[in-house]
Amino acid sequence: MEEKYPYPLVPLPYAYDALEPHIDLETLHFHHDKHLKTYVENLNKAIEPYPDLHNKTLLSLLLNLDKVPDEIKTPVKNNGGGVYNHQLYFESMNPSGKKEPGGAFLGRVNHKFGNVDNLKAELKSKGLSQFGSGYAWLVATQDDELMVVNLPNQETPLPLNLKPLLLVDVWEHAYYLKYQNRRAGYLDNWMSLINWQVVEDRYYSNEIR
Ligand code: MN3
Repeated sequence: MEEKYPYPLVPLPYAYDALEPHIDLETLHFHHDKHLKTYVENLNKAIEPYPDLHNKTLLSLLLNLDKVPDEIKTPVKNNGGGVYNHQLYFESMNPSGKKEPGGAFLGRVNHKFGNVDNLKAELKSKGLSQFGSGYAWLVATQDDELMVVNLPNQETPLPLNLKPLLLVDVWEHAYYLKYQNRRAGYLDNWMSLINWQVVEDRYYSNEIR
């Protein structure tokens, strides 16, 4: 997230129907073109009167929320988090990406969870138990241990010193048009859309992205 003010609406890295049938075109259209766009616009609105913040990347804003002026801390946390989380969510899915974890990273998964299915079950469980809106996350601790957590609303793991690797959006807008109240069905299908190459690249990157 190296973009700076004014933060752009980053296009989807694939076509709107690319995730069919698991995520339908209409959901993706609303999710990207309406929901994410609103977060981008509200983030820019909050930052606009603060020229000192115009040279900051979104990542540095979110990593240093304590240095953001009090009067815009909440809008930056909510909308900046909304932009960061959605970009990562859209980037992490790709039906033609790497289907399963491999190599040394698979070893890390097996070490922590026993096998990939257990990791997916843990992501599903954390997604289901997130009350209301939020995300289930796969993150790495500072000791490079894998961990699954859930966080409400548009919070990110960044202030917790956890490296974001993967997240699944369980806000109703992510699935309601197709799945209505069936969050579990959405989560089951979503697992087959993960591009594990993105997850592995983030894990092995020296930098938090
Ligand atoms: Mn969303």
